[in-house]
Amino acid sequence: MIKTKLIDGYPFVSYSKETYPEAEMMKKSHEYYQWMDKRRTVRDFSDKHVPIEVIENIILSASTAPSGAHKQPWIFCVVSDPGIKKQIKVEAEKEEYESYNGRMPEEWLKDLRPLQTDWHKEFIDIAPYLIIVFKKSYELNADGSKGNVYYAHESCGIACGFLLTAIHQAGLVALTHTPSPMNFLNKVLNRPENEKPFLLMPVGYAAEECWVPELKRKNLQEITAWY
Ligand code: IYR
Repeated sequence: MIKTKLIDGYPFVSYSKETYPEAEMMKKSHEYYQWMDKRRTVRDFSDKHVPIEVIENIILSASTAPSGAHKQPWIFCVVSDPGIKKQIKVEAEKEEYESYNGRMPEEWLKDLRPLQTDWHKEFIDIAPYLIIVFKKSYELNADGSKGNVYYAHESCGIACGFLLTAIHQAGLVALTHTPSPMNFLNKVLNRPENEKPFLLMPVGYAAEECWVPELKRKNLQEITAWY
């Protein structure tokens, strides 16, 4: 039963969390890791239809992320309109062409070679949905007044992590795409000045023939320091 009380005049609710015996906890955490380890960034998308309700649920899951002072400084723009997707593809490829042909230093290009990326971004057209996450740098109220947000970058990063996990859980795939610079997205989607493009994510089914680089993730020793 959820109880409520006021603390210093502010409403609080009691919170209890289901716990597990240690053996079960070990099993669950291991199984979760193994399942998460199957998630891959994908560039070969199918154009197969995905129900809009799935996209809504994925976004709702992302929106459960913690945020600075609970300001929830994010907006998830969902694009399925072929004309808008096309416009985004054209603009993204324009920027990416410049990046791959002069803006990115040789070392960066060399680091990307194992991923075999280039300036072509077909997936923007093919994936049934683009979810474009905008980060609010400040709140813009209806009356034109401004409000603060806190740790917006961290908050949006966590929300995008939750988004990726929810996409994986639904049996779908995504690509964390950051065409650089991304400010053309404000214009194309007519977003207000307080919103900055954070991440562009094509979402959908993996193509029947889908290839991903054979990557090795760092092991526990490499990513941890214990004190
Ligand atoms: N934004 C470019 C380049 C790119 C950069 C990194 I760092 C990647 O991990 C992958 C690609 C692109 O999307 O191709």
